[in-house]
Amino acid sequence: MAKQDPIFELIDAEKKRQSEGLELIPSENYVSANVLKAMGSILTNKYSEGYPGKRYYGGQENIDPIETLAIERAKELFHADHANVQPHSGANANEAVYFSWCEPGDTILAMSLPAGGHLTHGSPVTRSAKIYNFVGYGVTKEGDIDYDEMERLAKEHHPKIILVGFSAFMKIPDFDRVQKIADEVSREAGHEILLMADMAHVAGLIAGGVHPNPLEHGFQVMTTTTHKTLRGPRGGLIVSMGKVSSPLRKPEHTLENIPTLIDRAVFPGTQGGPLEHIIAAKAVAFEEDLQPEFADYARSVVENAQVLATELQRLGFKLQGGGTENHLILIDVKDSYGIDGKFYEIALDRVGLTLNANALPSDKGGAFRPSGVRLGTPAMTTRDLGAEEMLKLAGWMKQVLDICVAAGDEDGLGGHVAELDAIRAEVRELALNFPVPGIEK
Ligand code: DSN
Repeated sequence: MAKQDPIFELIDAEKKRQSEGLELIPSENYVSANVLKAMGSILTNKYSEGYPGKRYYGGQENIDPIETLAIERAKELFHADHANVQPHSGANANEAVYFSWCEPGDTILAMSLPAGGHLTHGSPVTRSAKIYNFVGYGVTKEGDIDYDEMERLAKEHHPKIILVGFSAFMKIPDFDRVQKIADEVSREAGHEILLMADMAHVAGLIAGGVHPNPLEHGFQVMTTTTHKTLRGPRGGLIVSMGKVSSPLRKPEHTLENIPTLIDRAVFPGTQGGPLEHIIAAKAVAFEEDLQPEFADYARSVVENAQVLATELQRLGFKLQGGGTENHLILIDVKDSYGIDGKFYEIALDRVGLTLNANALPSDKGGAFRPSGVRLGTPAMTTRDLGAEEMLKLAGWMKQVLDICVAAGDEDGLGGHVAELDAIRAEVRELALNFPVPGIEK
């Protein structure tokens, strides 16, 4: 019966799309067959509200050790005192942290969305922005965090949380500098300031030891998604430093108690039943991330991004921040070639190269027709593409760009079908030589 459901045909079509194209979206990756196996397991049948040893339903003799393993592995991965593996997503993880530490109306200082921050860091369209007072800091001309502005705004607004995190930022944050700012402002303000890092994009680089761990630089809390550079199932994670106590009793509102305040904020504060099939898959991914090969992977992600960035620049593309120190590249296609990011995204999709149009700090183009595109190397590196393939990829990107300039707009691409098909065939041939984990050939 199930075979006749068109859903399964669509899943097969998606397998083909993933196998025959190259995934350049920097927030995507491919999970292992074991992660898929855990996600697709009968654990989805089980309710387990609460935490290991403190559940509101019976029958937890297998669920408790699964969640405990996920917690212990996450703590080991990030050298944390505590881990909450239940957030359904990065957005939920962030919301739970805000809820754990702030009262309505409190101020949270975070990177603004146009500068490279994330929607959940205070965009006015979010629920959090209606509850808390978000103040946004920006980036410098060189693409680094504007720490002077952060300091000035912290002194002016006395935030409860200073948040360092991003979804389009190519530098390594200076966590020590942020800690110094928080120490000084917290004395002036007369309250503790929670230092929170949303490392959704680079958590795998931190786990692999190629980027600094904010928890080792004075930050109390780090949130992340588990599906980007960590190569786990789609979901969220909060790791923190402090004293761990029973979530059944509300502890005093101190930074030291942040682990327990977070547990209470996740459940029952903002979520109901945990997704134990996803938590099992997180545990499987964390174990993979603890292996020495994962450190090699993390290093290769950054090396591939740097080769790709250098070659794109050689071909004439202007990159935000002048290059990259992580897995992300942001191209200013408008300034480089006069076309907008959405048009370029559509044309690249046509040849099997998937990325996303993205606003730039200076952008006036709006979210749907922004001036830039964002790409990255985590997924391609999982498929074992290396420097040679990065050079080929940059070449195809330039060819597609030239076609876009000649075509003028999306309708104009119709006059370039043969050229686009020829590039599509080359992309497909290369992609099929680098199988997607979990998809049989
Ligand atoms: N949507 C993710 C990204 O692509 O950066 C962040 O949550």
